Formats: sequence, structure tokens, C-alpha cells
Amino acid sequence: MTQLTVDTLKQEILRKLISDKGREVKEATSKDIYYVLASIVNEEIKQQWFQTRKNYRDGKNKEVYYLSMEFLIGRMLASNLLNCGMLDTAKEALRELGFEPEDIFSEEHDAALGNGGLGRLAACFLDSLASLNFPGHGYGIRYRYGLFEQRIIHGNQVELPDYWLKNPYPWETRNEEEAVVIQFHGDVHMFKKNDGSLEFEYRNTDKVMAVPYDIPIVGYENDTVNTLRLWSAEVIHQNNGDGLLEASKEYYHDLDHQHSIEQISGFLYPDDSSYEGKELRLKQQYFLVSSSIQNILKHFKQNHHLPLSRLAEKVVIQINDTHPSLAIPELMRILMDDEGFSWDNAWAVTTNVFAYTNHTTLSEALETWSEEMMQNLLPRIYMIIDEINERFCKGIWFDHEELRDSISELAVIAHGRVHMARLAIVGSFSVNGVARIHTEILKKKEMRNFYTLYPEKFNNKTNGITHRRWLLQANPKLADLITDVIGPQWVKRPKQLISLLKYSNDSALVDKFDQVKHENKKVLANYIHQHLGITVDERSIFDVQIKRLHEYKRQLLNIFHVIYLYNELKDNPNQDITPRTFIFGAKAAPSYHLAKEVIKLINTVASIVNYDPDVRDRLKVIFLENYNVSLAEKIIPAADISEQISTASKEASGTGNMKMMMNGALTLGTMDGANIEIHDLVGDQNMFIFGLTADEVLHYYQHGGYHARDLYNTDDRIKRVLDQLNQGEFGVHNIEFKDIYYNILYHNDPYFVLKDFEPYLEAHELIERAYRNRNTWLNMSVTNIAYSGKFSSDQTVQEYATEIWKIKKV
Ligand code: T68
Repeated sequence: MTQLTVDTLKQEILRKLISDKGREVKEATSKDIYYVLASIVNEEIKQQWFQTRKNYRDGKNKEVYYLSMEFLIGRMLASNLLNCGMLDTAKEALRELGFEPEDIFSEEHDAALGNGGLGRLAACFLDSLASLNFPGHGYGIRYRYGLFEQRIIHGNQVELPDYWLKNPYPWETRNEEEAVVIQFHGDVHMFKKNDGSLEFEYRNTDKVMAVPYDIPIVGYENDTVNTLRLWSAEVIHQNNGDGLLEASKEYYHDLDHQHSIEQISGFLYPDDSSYEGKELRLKQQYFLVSSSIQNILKHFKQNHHLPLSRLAEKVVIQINDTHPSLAIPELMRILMDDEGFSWDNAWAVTTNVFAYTNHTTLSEALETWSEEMMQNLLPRIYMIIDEINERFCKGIWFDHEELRDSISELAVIAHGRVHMARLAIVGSFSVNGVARIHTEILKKKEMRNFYTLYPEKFNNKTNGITHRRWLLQANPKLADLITDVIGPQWVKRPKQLISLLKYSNDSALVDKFDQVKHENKKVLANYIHQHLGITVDERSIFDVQIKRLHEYKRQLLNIFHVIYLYNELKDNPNQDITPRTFIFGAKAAPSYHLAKEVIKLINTVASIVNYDPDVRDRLKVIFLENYNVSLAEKIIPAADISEQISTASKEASGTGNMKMMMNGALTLGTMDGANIEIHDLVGDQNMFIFGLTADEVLHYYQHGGYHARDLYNTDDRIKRVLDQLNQGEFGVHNIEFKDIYYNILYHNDPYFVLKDFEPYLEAHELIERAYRNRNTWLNMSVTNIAYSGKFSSDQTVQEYATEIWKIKKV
């Protein structure tokens, strides 16, 4: 990219302020500056974007397409500046013009087109693909409303619509000439052709236009700019004047029709790990895959002068969870009905193109659709799935006698439902989990029959995060310090962070790490003060749990411990404890009652603890509302403790654990997900592991759980906390938290909160002791940073590229 200096950039900003906004700098708002700077960056990007597309058009490369219902990209200005090599220059220029860079960056509304880990992973992967010069692109949906905005009102979560497109979004380009038509409903007619083959015709379908909006994905200082293509649903307008009179009679009907079509890309479903069988969601899924597959095939034909039978030589499609798995029958449909392939030839192509990533073993998240709904909405797709199922079941019956009894657990269609994970496994050449333990559970438990059938398909790809956004951009002070100590090579090769180990005992040096952490904590403390009016002690331990609210993630265990600490302080007001600040950020799915109760509990505890004079600032509870990517960027650099306390076996991987480790926080966690792989690297001495193992949890489940009530009856600390909830001590009118109380005692504590309570307390005591020994603590912290390079998504994407996608760098 062209190298602008601070002065030339300033001049360019001033010039554009006048030409675009008609303003001088002294009249300019932060928003003006934001748009002007974004437009300068766009000019830098456009040339490289064009060049990258041109390179890909020469047809030499195999390309990967990442299909995902979610891309949680957050804000793009700082990240694009960073990747263009302009971030420091831009910050300096802004300051010289009298603006705080952070104020300018925060003019951008987060693009919250995702719920949590799965969507953020997709965004990190795009960043890594571009930064490693891989030809790889994302396909998703341009939801008009992203994930809801969360407000906390009297302690309760209230959801507001996230109309993120209120102001123009400077990173997108509408690309009408690439629009495609998607068909729903209708009837399928079958004809026999002269050669005996079948022809299919669709009649009376409802047609929808999919219009792509393209967002550039800028690689880090390498001139590669890939594309994230987001589809928007629109009405197909007929502007030819014919029948205008007729049409005007249908005015209201037409508006209604338009509304229902636009709803397809209207909003993101806010459930991160439970699934509701809503027809609109199924429409969204088919809308995404049909537009993407049509587009991929069009480009294949344009760029590669090869027959479609050789598609897999140039195209690989990764499907992010089962949500886009209708891409499999969609490709079959196009190959057979439009391109004249036989079933066998179409199947041979399809099963060499798709690879599927599983992100969860939670049963409530497994997608199944009613056969009836599928048949009505997508009649031809349903026929194809039915045929896939028939052939698959026959294959088992004849070739795998040992699995005959399990056929109903394997069948793609069983008991009136279409099982999307089964479809994805059968139709893909690769099935991967997202952390070692997760893949093992898939193989041994959740998908064991499929593993018997297709052992060669199964593989692990442990998740990763982009160190560019989560360290360089979010924590520039730490990044600079690291570069001072070990030189700049780690930026391109994050595994070189390991050289920090040599310095982890150098007390003068670790002091500097301490200073950086302290400054970051101050920044967060200011933010907390500004937003909640609460003063927190920046020398206290910042103990952070930020993630979606879910029972299995056990925010409840965390807040129970806080209540316990509070009780201790009330009993013993002069106790000498290390001050603690417990920081939470979490959205609950709007219909998830218990999760919302936990949010209310955290806020209620906060409202009591934070104002109790007995506590004297030794304990603070902070719930930061509207947790999203840009808030994460503020919190993570300031974390001392990273709470990763899911019920073992439940968290497929986790990625917040990696982000906080990379920023020097110590993990307090169960042996679950990627915590285990963090533990492999840093060992017991550099993290705080507690609680049941996955094997123990699974064993309990097999034997009907454990006796939660016994613990309640025998452990006074537990009894006291639970009774406080039941008796309304943390609520009003005695009724407040009975649901939580009942769920634990009457549903037998399904997530083992009480069972892990004591070990969790003990781990916290170890933390308190460790924090008092500053040098040991800092040594642990630097050790964590040193080993965190393994969790760069560059590493993960490299593994996908060589082991699954078989693609090469351009
Ligand atoms: C997460 N899954 C996993 N799902 O829970 C987490 N689900 O352990 C893992 O690290 C992460 O994926 C990345 O692999 C999700 O985030 C969803 O958001 C989701 C959304 C819609 C429907 C189901």
C-alpha cells in the first residue's frame, strides 16, 4: 500500500473534509472524521482488492469458501488501518488534528452479525486467510438487524433492535450485477427425456432476489484483499410497464409480499446454542446457500475452463456448523437439474467439495427440521435429501451389518425429521471438531456410529484467534513492549512469542509488563466509572467472565462464589483479603428464562455488594451491558483472571480463553475445551484448574447425575447461598430467585454447580495467594503470553489449508 506520512495523511483528511463534508476541521464532528478516514482507507484498499480479484481470476488457484450464517466482524476502521500498515500514522494524525483516535473508531457501529464464538471464529479466520495470502472468502447474510442491543434496566436484560445500518456502512459495496434468484415453495414436475433420464421443472415458485454486498478483508501488510460477500433479500421488480394497472390493485398485497421477502435477511436469530424450528430461519439458511452456490459455480465457470465434474480441484467449501448444510443438496440440485449430471456423478463431485465443522455437542443445539416444513418450503431439495437418505440407509443395510440396529440413529431422515448434522457428515469429505477433547467426544460418543463408518473423515482443528486484532490492535502497549523485548518477528510468526520465556524471570522486565497491565486496568476502570458511576480499585484483581450467558458456562458458579465472599466479609469485616473486582459481560437469548435470571442475580448482587460499607471496596461486582466485540477489546487487555469454568465436556473449545491468555491473564478453568490445550502448554503451575473432568461428568450423566441435595444439606456455605436466593435476601418480596434455587435442588443441578463449588473456592484461594507474590504472578503471566502463539488463528487456518482444503498461498 502507499505509505502515507502523518503530514500527508493530515492533509488528505483536511482536503476530504472539505470535498466530502464541506467542513473545516474546527467544525468537524467525530463522525465526519470517521467517514473521511474510512474513505481514505477504502481508496488504499480498492486498488489491492481489484488486483487480488484479478489474480484469482487467472484460474490457477484452488479457492476456499467459508459459508456461515454468522460473521461477527465488529468494527473495521482500526483493523483495516492496522492491516494496511497505517494504524500508528493515523492515530498520530488524528491526535495532531485534535481528536482522540478511540473517539473516532467508536463512531463505527459494531457489525454484530453473529451471536458469539462461532461467528467471531469466522471473522478471525477471514483475517488469517487474507493475512496468509490464501485465496479464501466468506459468504454470509447481510442482516438488517444484528444481534440485539442489551440494556440493563433495574437489573434485568432488555433487548433493543440493533439497526446497525442507520448510518451508511463505509466498508460495503453493493454489487447488483452479481444478484441471483432464489426459489421457494412451488411444485416439482418430473419428465422422462428421450434418453430415459429425468428432467425436473419447478412451477409456481416464489422468487426472491439475492443481492450481494461485498466487504473487503484486508491482509496484514501483504497487499491481499479477499472478500466477505453478504447477501441481502430483495423483491424482483418488474419495471416494464405491462400490467401496471393490474399491479396497482395489488398494492397492499405487494407491500406485504415485499415485507415478507425482505424479512429473509431481516434479522439475526439471537440463540447461540439452542435451536427453534422456525420456518424463517430455514428460509434464511437456504437463501444463503443457494445464492452462494450459484455464485461459486458462476465464478468457477468464468475463471477455470474446466468441466464441472472437476469442481473439487478448484473449489472447497467449509460449512460453519450445520446451518449452511443445505448447500449439499443445493449443489446436487444444480448439477443434476441445470447441468445434466447423473446422480452418481453429481454425488461424486459434491462429496469432494464440502467439509463440515461441528461446534457443539449440546443436544438442544442440534438442528433437525420437520419433513413437512422442508417439503413445503423446498420441495426439490427435500426430494434430494430423501434420495441421499435412501441410498445411505441402503448402504448401511447391505455393507455394515454391525450398524443395522443403529440405522434410526444414523438416518438423515428419521421419525419425521431431517437431521442436519447427519446430512453434513454424509455429504462432506471432512468432519472436524474445534478442540482436541471436543473431537474425541464426537468420535467416541456423539458421532461414534458415523466414526465407525467414516473414520477417515474425522479430524481436529483446534480454534484460534487473530493476534492482530486481539493483541496488536486491542493492546498496543503490550504489543510494543513485546516487540521491544524480542523484536518484531513475532507479529508475522506468533509462535515466536515463545522467546519471551527467557525473560519471564527478569524482574526489571516483568515490571514493565506489570506497568502495562496496570495502565490497561486504569483505562477499563475509567470506562466502568463513566458507564456505571462505580469506582473500582485498579490494584484489585480484575477477574473477568465475558461470554454468552448459558447454564453450561456457569456464570452462576462465579456469582455464588461472590456471594460466599460477601458473606465471609459480613461475618468478619476485618478480614484481610486481596481486593477483587468481578467483571461480567453476557447476553442471554431473549427467550432463555434462566439465563436472564442469572443476569438479574449478578446485577442484584452488584447493587448490594458495591454499596455496602462493610465491604469497604474490597469487593466489587461489575456487569457491563451490551457485551460485544468492541467491548471485549476494552476488557481483555485489563484482565488478570480469565474465568473459563464451563461444566467439563460442554464447551467445545472456547476462544475467549485464548484471547485473555494472549493478553497475560491467568486462566481459572475446568478441564474443558481448549483449556486442556492451554494446560498442555503452561501446566498446573501457570493456571488454576479445578473441578470435575469430562469423563467424570459424562459418567454421572450416564448414572442419573449426583445428589445435589446432599451437598446442600452438608455444606453450610452452599446452604447459606442457596437459602439467600430462596428467601429473597438478594431480591425483593421473597420471590426473586426461586427459579434458580429450584433448578438446582429440584432438577438436581444439571451443570454441577454445587459439585464444583468447593474446588472452585479452593482455586480462588490459590489465586489470592499467588497474586500477593507479585514476581511469581508476573512470571506466570508472561509465560502465558509466551505460549499463546499456538492459538493464533494463523496456525489454525494453516492447518485447515494443508489438511482439509489443500489450497496454496498465492
Ligand atoms: C461456539 N458455538 C462454541 N454457537 O460454544 C464454543 N449456535 O465452544 C466454540 O469455541 C465456538 O463456537 C467456536 O468454535 C457457538 O458460538 C453459536 O453461536 C450458535 C449460533 C446459532 C445456532 C447455534
